[in-house]
Amino acid sequence: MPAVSLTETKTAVCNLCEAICGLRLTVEDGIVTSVRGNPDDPLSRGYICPKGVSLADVYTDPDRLRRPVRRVGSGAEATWEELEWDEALDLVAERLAATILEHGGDAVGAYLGNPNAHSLGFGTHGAGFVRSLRTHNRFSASTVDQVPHQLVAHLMYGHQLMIAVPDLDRTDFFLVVGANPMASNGSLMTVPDFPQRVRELHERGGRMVVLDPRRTETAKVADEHHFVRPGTDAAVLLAMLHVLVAEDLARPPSYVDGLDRLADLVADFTPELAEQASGVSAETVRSLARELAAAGSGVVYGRMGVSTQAFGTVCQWAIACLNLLSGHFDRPGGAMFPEPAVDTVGRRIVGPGRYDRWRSRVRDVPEFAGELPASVMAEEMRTPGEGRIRTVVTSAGNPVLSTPDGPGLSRALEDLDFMVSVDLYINETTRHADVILPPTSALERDQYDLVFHGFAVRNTARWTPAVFEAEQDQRHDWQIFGELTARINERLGTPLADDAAAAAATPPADLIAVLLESGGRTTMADLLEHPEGVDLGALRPTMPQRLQTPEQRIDLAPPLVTDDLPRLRDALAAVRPATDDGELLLIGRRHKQDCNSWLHNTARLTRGKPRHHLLMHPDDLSARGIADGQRVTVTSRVGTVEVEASGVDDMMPGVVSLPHGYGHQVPGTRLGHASTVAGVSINDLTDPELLDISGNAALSGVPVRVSAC
Ligand SMILES: Nc1nc2c(c(=O)[nH]1)N[C@H]1C(S)=C(S)[C@@H](COP(=O)(O)OP(=O)(O)OC[C@H]3O[C@@H](n4cnc5c(=O)[nH]c(N)nc54)[C@H](O)[C@@H]3O)O[C@H]1N2
Ligand SMILES: Nc1nc2c(c(=O)[nH]1)N[C@H]1C(S)=C(S)[C@@H](COP(=O)(O)OP(=O)(O)OC[C@H]3O[C@@H](n4cnc5c(=O)[nH]c(N)nc54)[C@H](O)[C@@H]3O)O[C@H]1N2
Ligand code: SF4
Ligand SMILES: [Mo]
Repeated sequence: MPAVSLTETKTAVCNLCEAICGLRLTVEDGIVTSVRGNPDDPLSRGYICPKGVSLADVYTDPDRLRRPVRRVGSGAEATWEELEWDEALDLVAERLAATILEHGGDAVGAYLGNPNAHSLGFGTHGAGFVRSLRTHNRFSASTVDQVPHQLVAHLMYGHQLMIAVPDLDRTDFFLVVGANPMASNGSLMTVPDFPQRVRELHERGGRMVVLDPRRTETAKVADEHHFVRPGTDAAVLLAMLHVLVAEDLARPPSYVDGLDRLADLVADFTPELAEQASGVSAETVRSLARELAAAGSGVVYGRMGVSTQAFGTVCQWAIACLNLLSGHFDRPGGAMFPEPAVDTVGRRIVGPGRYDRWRSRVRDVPEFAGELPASVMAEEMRTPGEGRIRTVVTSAGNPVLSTPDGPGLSRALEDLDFMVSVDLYINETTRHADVILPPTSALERDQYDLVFHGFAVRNTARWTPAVFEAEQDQRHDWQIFGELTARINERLGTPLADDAAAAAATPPADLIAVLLESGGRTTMADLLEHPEGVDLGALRPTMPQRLQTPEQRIDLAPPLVTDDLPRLRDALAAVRPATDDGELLLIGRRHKQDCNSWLHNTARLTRGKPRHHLLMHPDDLSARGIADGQRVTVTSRVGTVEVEASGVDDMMPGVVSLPHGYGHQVPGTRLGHASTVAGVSINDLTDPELLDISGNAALSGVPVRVSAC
């Protein structure tokens, strides 16, 4: 007799990128047979991208770790043996506590990677764990990503996470600088179904303009695209402010200070200077400023391309000032502040961020928001002396591929006393760990998005229970962090007090229920009744009441940022035409089918044409006698790679591009074996010495030379 087959439809959520799409799964006899977008989800409205489907692959992936493993041997000879959870957690707590007792907390370095921001368990239990390490040497993906946004939000709005997002569904004029939401699905702008939202923008007569050194997927659906020389956006943005001031178009809200100071500061940033430095014509700069001021509603949005560069903070400040002066700030269709059901900002669940409370030991760079730049990690491990990092913890990250001079970091990780990684996979970084503790995967755990509802273009809330029950001998990440927190403190002679011990052992569901209840916007009961999510409405004006600054006013010219303008002037004066001496500027790129440094072992996401090539303008190829598709050597101050080059006139002349998260090298895994992704790591070339004042790595605009192999 054939067994009765059980087919169920389950609501799920994708946590792979910031778009947080709602999903509907068909599960037959415990196997996911289809993954679709959930049409009832009030935010994602049925959208799904190719990556969303791969969540089911992660669940069944034979490469994924399900039990703790300990490394035996090293390098290519390393093998891994499974451990029981108790044994593994004790071993890790013992080694971490021993380092802290013998050498002090700073001897432990912690790197927190991107997927932590997408995990509820880290959100509720991660901070307690990190605190238990008692270290100033905390690093994360933030300093190869968005820390300039946070610093500007802290300085101007009083809280690092008061990030103004474009009210995309209502705007008439959308200026996109250094972002590619058609591939990335948006960032610091949670916007599932960006393609449809752009169509709607056009249908209502709106316009989108893109400034980017590559004619990207987003540029191709825009009304206008202008090439901008990498690293020179600040000149363009400050010249737009110059125009608003010079032409008396500035309409700031009543709660700002410092308009006169700002006007003085931008006086010499003329559209002509911007043209000379950036390649964007003075006429374009003027017309963009005028169009922004004249639009019924409008917003300037800048992301990775203008954050991960030498003037990331100046760029984000200038963008904030453009939004403030154009008269659209905190108005429908402008730059607005979401009101999430769990308000981590207003309730101070996350601190406001402080600057320069301590500095890195070797290079003396300031901390921000409790973190040092990821770019100083390796030198803190390698440089002898008191406070040297001897023991490393990573969680959900792969900094060997994702931070500057990855090979240097990889070598430093080989020489540690001890390393532990909380991760689902053996990757280029976790391969150095002595112990890997694997949490459950996304479909096996509950999810509420504590971070990205706060950046969403519409206010919604959604609770998603685990689709599959975890196996008996699996642990959720909150359990791993909770257990380690208790065990480390025990060994340090500071056992957790009863309430802290109870919190460490409380599931996220219970904590979220309390936070929702006290937030007053919705309840857990409501969300359980509506697993597709509840709609809390369009973004609303909330200023100046929600400002976290002392007087609830905004300083248009924070000294920390404006003090960086002399350095900018010098850099702009030094800009040479691209063709002068054969030097090219390297930038990164993202593809729809990539997810930072992982998922390069899934068949579904590694099909199609190779996408790891170095892209360059055909004229730059021919000037060097390189044929399309030929292997080339790319050299920067830091390193050299060999890779195939493709000529495309989508590249600005003088600029070359490699994707990030490539260059896999873990023996015995399927990572990077497909010919589509068999590339090199861009971070073999990027330079840990190049930093913005926020500590962010200047990943964009790295000088390189390219020659035929
Ligand atoms: N040159 C250059 N460098 C870049 C970038 C760039 O554009 N150019 N982008 C930067 C940006 S924006 C970012 S965010 C970083 C990303 O870089 P990282 O912070 O290093 O993060 P990922 O590559 O996403 O890390 C993936 C790892 O997390 C693990 N993982 C996935 N889900 C979970 C989970 O739920 N729990 C745990 N414990 N582990 C999990 C995966 O198994 C995988 O090993 O790279 C940065 N680096
Ligand atoms: N498919 C996919 N989606 C993702 C990710 C992924 O890996 N794959 N990663 C997620 C993460 S962690 C993040 S942080 C977001 C990032 O989201 P985005 O910022 O939208 O993504 P990027 O593709 O890095 O876009 C940066 C753009 O800046 C351009 N650029 C580079 N240098 C400069 C410059 O100097 N000036 C200007 N004006 N432009 C420049 C690049 O050409 C690129 O088009 O994406 C998220 N979504
Ligand atoms: S856009 Fe794709 S990767 Fe991002 S949340 Fe939606 S389905 Fe997941
Ligand atoms: Mo990121």
